[in-house]
Amino acid sequence: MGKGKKWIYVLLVFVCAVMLDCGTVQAGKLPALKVKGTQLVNSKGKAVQLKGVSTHGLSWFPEYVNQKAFSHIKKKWKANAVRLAMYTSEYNGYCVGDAANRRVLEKRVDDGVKYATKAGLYVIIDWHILSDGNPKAYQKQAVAFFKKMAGKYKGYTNVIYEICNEPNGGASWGDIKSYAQKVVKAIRSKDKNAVILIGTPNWSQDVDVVAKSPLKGYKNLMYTLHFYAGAHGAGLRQKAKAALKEGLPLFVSEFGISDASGNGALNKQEGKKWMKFLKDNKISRIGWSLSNKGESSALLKTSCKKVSGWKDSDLTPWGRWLVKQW
Ligand code: IDC
Repeated sequence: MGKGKKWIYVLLVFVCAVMLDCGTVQAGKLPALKVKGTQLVNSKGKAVQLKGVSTHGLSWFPEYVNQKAFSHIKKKWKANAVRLAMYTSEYNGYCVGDAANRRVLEKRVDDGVKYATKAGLYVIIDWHILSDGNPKAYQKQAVAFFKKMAGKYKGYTNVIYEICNEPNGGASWGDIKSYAQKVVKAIRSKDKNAVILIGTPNWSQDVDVVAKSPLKGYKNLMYTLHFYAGAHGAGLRQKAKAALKEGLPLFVSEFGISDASGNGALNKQEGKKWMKFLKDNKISRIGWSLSNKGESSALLKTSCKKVSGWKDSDLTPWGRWLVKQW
C-alpha cells in the first residue's frame, strides 16, 4: 500500500469508529422480524420471542429513558425489547397538551429509539390510549404521528409500532379495525415491513373476537393481548387459545401480576401459569412498568432514586420476579 492510500485507509477506519460510537450505523444491526402464521420470526423463519419492559408514561417518568438504563435492561436483565409508552389523553398526553408538549414527547420517543438501538434492543413505539377509550377519538393525530415516525425509522429493523394500547369503553372491533386500517396504511406508505401491533377490544383482551375478522391485505401485523395476573386467569387464556387456533398472531405488549389497577397484591401463582402459556406458545411479552411509582406494578422501589445501574435490592418483588423470568 502506498503512503497516500494508507492515510485514506486510516481515515476511513477512524470515521467508521466515530460513527459506530455515535450509534449512527447501529440501525439495522438487529435482525428484521416478520410474522409467519401466529409467530414472530427472524429472516430465517426461526421463532423469536421478545421479552422486555415498558416505560411508564413518557410524560411522567422520562428519566428512565437513558442509555445506561437501556443497556442495563439488555445486559443485566437479559431482555431484548423495550416499550415506550406515550399516553395520548391523560395529563400532558400527546393529544391533550400543546405543540411544545408534543415536541417534548417526540424527542423522548426519538431518544428512546436511539438508546434502544445502541443497546441492541427492539423498541416499541406505543400510542398509549387509555381514558380516550375509542382510538377513533384521535385518529387524525395518530395517522400523522405514525406517518412521521415510520418516515423517520423506516431503515431501522428494530422499531415496532403499537397503534393503540387498550381500546375500552365499548369501542367495538369494527371501530378499532377501521382506525387500524387508516394507521396501518399510513405506516405502510413509508415502511413496507415493520411489525405493527394492533390493540383489541375490551382493554386488549377480546382477541377471540378479532380472530373472526382480522385486517386483510397487509403482512407483519400482530394483535395485542394484555393481562394482569391478579385479575385475569384461565378465562382470558381461553380467549387467547381460541384466537391462536384461528391463526391470529398474538403479542403481549403489556402485562403484570398485580391487579388491573396496577396495584394490590401480586398473584405469582397465576403469573407462573401465564408464563408457561407464553413460553409454550412462544409469545412475546413486555412487563409494566419501568418506574419507582408507589404501586405494586412498578419494577423499582419508591425509595430507589437511581435511573440506571440497579441492584437486585433496588427492585420491587414484581421487579425481581420479572427479571428472573427470562
Ligand atoms: C396505570 C399506571 C398508573 C397510572 C394509570 C393511569 O400504572 O400509575 O396512574 O395507569 O394513567 C393498563 C394500562 C396502563 C395502566 C396499567 C395499570 O395500559 O396504562 O397503568 N394497566 O393500571 N391496562 C391494564 C392495567
